[in-house]
Amino acid sequence: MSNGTVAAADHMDAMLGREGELVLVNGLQQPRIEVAAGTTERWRVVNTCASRFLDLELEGRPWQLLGYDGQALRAPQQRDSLLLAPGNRVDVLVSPSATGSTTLRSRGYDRGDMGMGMGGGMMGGSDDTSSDVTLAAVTVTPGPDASRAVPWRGPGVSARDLRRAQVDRSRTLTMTGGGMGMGMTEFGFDGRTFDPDRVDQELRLGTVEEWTITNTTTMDHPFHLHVWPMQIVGPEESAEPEWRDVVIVPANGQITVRVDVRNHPGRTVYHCHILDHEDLGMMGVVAAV
Ligand SMILES: [Cu+2]
Repeated sequence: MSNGTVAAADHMDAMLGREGELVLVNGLQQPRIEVAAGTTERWRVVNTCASRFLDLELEGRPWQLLGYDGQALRAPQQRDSLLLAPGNRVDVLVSPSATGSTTLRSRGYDRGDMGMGMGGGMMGGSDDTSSDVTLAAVTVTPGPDASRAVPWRGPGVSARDLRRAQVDRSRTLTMTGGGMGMGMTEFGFDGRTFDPDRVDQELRLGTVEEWTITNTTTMDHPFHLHVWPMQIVGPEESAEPEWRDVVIVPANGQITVRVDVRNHPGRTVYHCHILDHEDLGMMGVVAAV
């Protein structure tokens, strides 16, 4: 607001998840990034937006993905775009071969609405709740400038592959709430909002858990588990193991992950990484014993 404070969210804003009007890169609005042709740079991109999904594109130039959320792929994978929910991060190689200019942008993404068409269509003239936005201007200067080259040294450290592991316990977590008017309920898990004094999931250290996270709402929710990485095993098993700290659970959809529960006894939490949803109570307590 004009006096420098953050405007308070009304309940509808919070249910949708506030995205704000500006997207900054390293604190700047649409900065210019210079890369020398013929060199390779390693970029780490973190989506620290409160609610906005980013579908990153370096127009006309593919990404070389090293991995999501700090877990290395066996070899870089070429991708035209990279979807990051709030809290997701990627490591990528950028190695332009020709000079010129391009744009780092996020393509529009529809993360759903309150079930009555009340999303971005009403506010921005688009059906995308997370709108198309230009993030930075990228200029490829003549090279090579060998001092900026970062060689790819091969696979890094990855978590244990659980695709063939014995599952000690399976459980289902259901993301609930939302809706309009009289039927509107608070976001939560299994019909309950967050209570720091309640343990929602008790885990045993040294076991492998399989969690099916079901979303009964009309919006996508990025599910974040603290402490242990989640390996995606469903609905489709990928050819290569993939881990996430934040998994996107699509509206009216589900996703299955496996968790290697080890090393960290005590209490921690899982929550929706749309911060307004977390504040509304979409969070639960894990105790590992
Ligand atoms: Cu959410």
